[in-house]
Amino acid sequence: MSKLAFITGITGQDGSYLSELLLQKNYKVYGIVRRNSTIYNYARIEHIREKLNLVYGDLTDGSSLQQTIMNIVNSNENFEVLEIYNLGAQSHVAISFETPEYTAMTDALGTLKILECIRTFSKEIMKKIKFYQAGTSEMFGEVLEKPQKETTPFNPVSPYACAKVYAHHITKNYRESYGMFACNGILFNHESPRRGGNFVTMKVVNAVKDISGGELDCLTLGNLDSMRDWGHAKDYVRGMWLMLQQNNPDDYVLATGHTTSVRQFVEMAFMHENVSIVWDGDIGKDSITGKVLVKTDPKYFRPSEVDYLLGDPTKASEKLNWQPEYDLEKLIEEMF
Ligand code: NAP
Ligand code: F7E
Repeated sequence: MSKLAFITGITGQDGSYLSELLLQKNYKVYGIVRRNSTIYNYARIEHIREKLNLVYGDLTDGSSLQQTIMNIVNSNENFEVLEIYNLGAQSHVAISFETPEYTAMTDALGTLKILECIRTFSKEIMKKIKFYQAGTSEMFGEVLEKPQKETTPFNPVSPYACAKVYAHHITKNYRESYGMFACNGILFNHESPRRGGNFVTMKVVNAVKDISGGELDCLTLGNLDSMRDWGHAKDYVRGMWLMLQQNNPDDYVLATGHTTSVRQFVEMAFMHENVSIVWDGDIGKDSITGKVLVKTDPKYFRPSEVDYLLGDPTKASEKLNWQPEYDLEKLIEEMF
């Protein structure tokens, strides 16, 4: 009997690592891809594209989701399990301030549309479907507790986080109302060499490489003092899969339990190239030559900021036996 997986956001950082993991475990993997005017968005899954079953679809298009999920169920008689991983999202916090409606349609209502698709199946089929919702530490926002764990109240401060809070609650509501096997991950920042170039870690790594290679003079950033709990995406997709292998559905924080400022991340990245940074306020200089290598620009600051994130992954450690294998130094090494 076959194990099936359907992934929204399969072309993204997490979708690509999760696909690799599930293929290794002999799942038949389906995913939706968006029609795009360039072929760039296949880059992260190019190496496994032939092994995946890809169809066009979009989280804002309920009929495409309905048709895709229905086709997966109908074309795999007697399947053992269908795991649906909802990783698709407008995932950039700063961009969510510029596209708040689109972010809500994709990240909040897109989740509801999938849950509604699952609900249309008979009880017998529904019992074989498991759902994972890609929740985020951004939901803690202006944090009400340190460190943050599953019971910490949400206090979102961006359109992205507000949409994800809706997705979290509607997932829990469908679990409780209809007995669905539906889990919320509450994942802290996770990065990798496949991280999008407009997230801060990848932006810093790329800039440090370009400065070392003489192609860039200076790295320009926004808030240097926010603190993030950064892990590696490979560890986090393993955690998602583990959540769906439990006897009962539940919600879990995945985090490293360590927090680092953007400023410290910048220092570590330059140190990788043997450059030591000294700070004069928010200006970062090469400690030997005095050359300005880091500065800030108001355009990279957000209308409201999440200042401090530090996750407590005790529940995932105890119940899922999940531990991250990467620390920040190993992550940065791999990103370079
Ligand atoms: P990512 O690299 O930005 O990937 C996002 C994926 O969503 C892409 O495949 C993208 O497709 C797809 N997508 C965007 N809009 C869509 C739409 N309207 N319909 C269908 N698909 C759409 O994100 P990630 O870092 O892999 O994160 C995966 C999920 O985890 C996201 O939901 C994110 O919000 C959440 N999350 C991420 C982190 C983190 O630190 N990485 C932490 C917590 C939660 P295209 O390739 O076509 O753009
Ligand atoms: O920002 C600061 C910025 O965009 C991290 C997403 O995956 O993780 C991610 O959201 C910090 C923020 O990630 C720049 O203000 C400074 O304080 O890399 P980021 P994020 O906003 O934490 C969560 C868990 C998700 O769920 C999201 O999907 O870095 N920062 N200067 C900057 N950030 C960016 N992007 N660019 C800068 O120039």
